[in-house]
Amino acid sequence: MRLHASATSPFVRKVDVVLHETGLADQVERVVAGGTPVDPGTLPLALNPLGKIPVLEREEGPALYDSRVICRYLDSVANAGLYPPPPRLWDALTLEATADGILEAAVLMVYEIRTRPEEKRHEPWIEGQWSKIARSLQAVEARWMSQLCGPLDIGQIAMGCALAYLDFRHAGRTWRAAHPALAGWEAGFSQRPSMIATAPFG
Ligand SMILES: N[C@@H](CCC(=O)N[C@@H](CS)C(=O)NCC(=O)O)C(=O)O
Repeated sequence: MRLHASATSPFVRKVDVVLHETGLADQVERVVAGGTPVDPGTLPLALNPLGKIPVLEREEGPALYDSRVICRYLDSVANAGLYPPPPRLWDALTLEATADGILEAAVLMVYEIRTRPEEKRHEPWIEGQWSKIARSLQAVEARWMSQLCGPLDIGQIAMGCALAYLDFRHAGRTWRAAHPALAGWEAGFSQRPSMIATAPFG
């Protein structure tokens, strides 16, 4: 398998954590890719028309894209059980969707600052993205702690990657102060070997 990936993409990190947790890491070759909506750079446009990474090439079919699809595929290859049976499945997938939404907003904030000339930046739009993140963190702290503390699943992996990305790109927002339970959970989750092995750099 070939994974089109960058070292700093939090969506790639979800896939990397799943690769470690499922024992499949050795079976994947990496192809370095990167770009933005205004400069697709080395993003694999021929494999993913959306021009986003991660993308996974595999022998038995067309390339897979979107971290959610790739993670589920890898789990099924390894039969790893990161997707519990219903009804818990719906909680795991909703938690993953919440974490991915946090990441989408956090990545858009980075793009707004990096790719738009300073005089054209729209602060209310940036703060609107942060509001989505703040509301989601609040909801997770209020409603999802028991799911986070259960057996390892894809929702936990996605949330671990989302919180780590907030530290990586938005450290000034100090999310821990208002979310002590989530902060406590993240302190433990970040010590998993799969999280340590996939820490972003760059
Ligand atoms: N929903 C997608 C999001 C992937 C994504 O946004 N990746 C970013 C890197 S962190 C990207 O490739 N951005 C390039 C672009 O938007 O043009 C997933 O889960 O894989």
